[in-house]
Amino acid sequence: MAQNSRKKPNILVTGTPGTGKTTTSSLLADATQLRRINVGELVKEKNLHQGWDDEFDCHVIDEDLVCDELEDLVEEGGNIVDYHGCDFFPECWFDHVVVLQTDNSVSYDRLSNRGYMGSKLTNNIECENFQVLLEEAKASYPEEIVVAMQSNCVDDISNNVATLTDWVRSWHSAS
Ligand code: DAT
Repeated sequence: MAQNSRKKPNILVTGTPGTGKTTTSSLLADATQLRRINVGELVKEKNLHQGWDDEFDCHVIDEDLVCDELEDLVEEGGNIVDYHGCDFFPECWFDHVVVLQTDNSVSYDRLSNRGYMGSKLTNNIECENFQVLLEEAKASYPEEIVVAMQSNCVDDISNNVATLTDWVRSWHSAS
């Protein structure tokens, strides 16, 4: 699917759990009227997984089923896709890839408040520490469409949403 077949852009919002993907995507969807797709929720609702991973305490998503489920919506354009992984979507799906980042002291509190503990907590903190999602995004998409945004405080959320809203308004299909 060529980018220029879309009338509205597709944005991927990615980052380690707790970096603010859901909060940012919801506010951005309100501001732009784009459709928000939370992949984690979709996986649960439609059973797009291969069971439960006890070690990582999460569903093992079926990437092919997720891509099949999203294909038609993505083709229409106008989507904000929110997921803590980004290397399995087709590269041509997105016009902008946003990687949210949070300082470790902040993400530790956010994830423990969410009930993460043990290896799930430390794995995610390490993932953020080593900028795994930023590296994954850079390896998976053209460099010029990947942007990292800090998401440490409430002001960061409003600034990020405002910047992304401006980006959406100035986006023009290449067709
Ligand atoms: P994610 O979807 O990346 O897992 P979330 O949007 O559910 O993250 O946010 C996790 C929690 O942290 C939630 O209670 C809202 C809060 N939060 C997220 N981003 C924040 C920010 N930049 N400043 C303050 N709180 C934030």
